[in-house]
Amino acid sequence: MAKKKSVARNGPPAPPANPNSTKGNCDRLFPETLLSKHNKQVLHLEDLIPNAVFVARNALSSKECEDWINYAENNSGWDVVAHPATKWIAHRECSRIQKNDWTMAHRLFTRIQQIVIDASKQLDIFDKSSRINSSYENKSYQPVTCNPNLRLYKYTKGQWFGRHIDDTNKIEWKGSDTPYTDVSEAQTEITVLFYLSTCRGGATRFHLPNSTKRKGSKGDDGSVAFAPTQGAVLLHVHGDKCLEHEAEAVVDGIKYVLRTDIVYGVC
Ligand SMILES: O=C(O)CCC(=O)C(=O)O
Repeated sequence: MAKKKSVARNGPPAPPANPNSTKGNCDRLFPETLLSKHNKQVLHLEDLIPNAVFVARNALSSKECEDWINYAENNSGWDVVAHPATKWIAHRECSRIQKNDWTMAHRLFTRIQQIVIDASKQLDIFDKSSRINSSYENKSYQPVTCNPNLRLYKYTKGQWFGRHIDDTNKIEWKGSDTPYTDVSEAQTEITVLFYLSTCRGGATRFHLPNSTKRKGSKGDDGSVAFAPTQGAVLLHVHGDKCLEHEAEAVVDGIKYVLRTDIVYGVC
């Protein structure tokens, strides 16, 4: 029998979101000025791969993107992430800043809430019957916020992240720092990437399970890529339905990305 091909998961697991770890410790939070309260841009959802990968342009203004980059470069230390591929972990090379910030996470969610709802309607992926037991009558499993585990990635020339899939993560929902109190079974379902810069190379490329060439595909192997575009946001389903994807090597410039996830919960 043919050996099953192993698929790399998304690097070392992200630390569990701990709402209490950020309380009263402001330098562990992102400054609230990084996201304008006045940005009322209406976002339009585009299907990059129907039912799986979506993008919207101008989710962040160029000023907001530059502010995030300046903050990252001037105020916080980058951790270096560098490991070769193993059977279980994808090759990865980038710098990363990671903070748990419920307030910023929920503000980011509010910014993209409408397109999340639009995308979510297309995603016939959640077996609600297995998630929602009879004690949850009149409730539904729905997007509630973004993962407070916010990650900034910086890729310089030649840096890349190999093919992998992203897992779902359970989110501890205590109700003290969370945006709503009455949410159960909170877990991440969708990866969110905000592109803070435009660069050459560095595309996020998705590989379809079959290799039939697709209309509009940039790859000759049936893969579909999104080139980093300042201000754009990309959403892709993760967990069991996650498409294998990678971040291609940066050719020129610096790629900055703000990564979070959409958290679903029963409410
Ligand atoms: O940086 C990218 O373009 C992709 C990042 C990614 O694949 C991830 O965070 O899992």
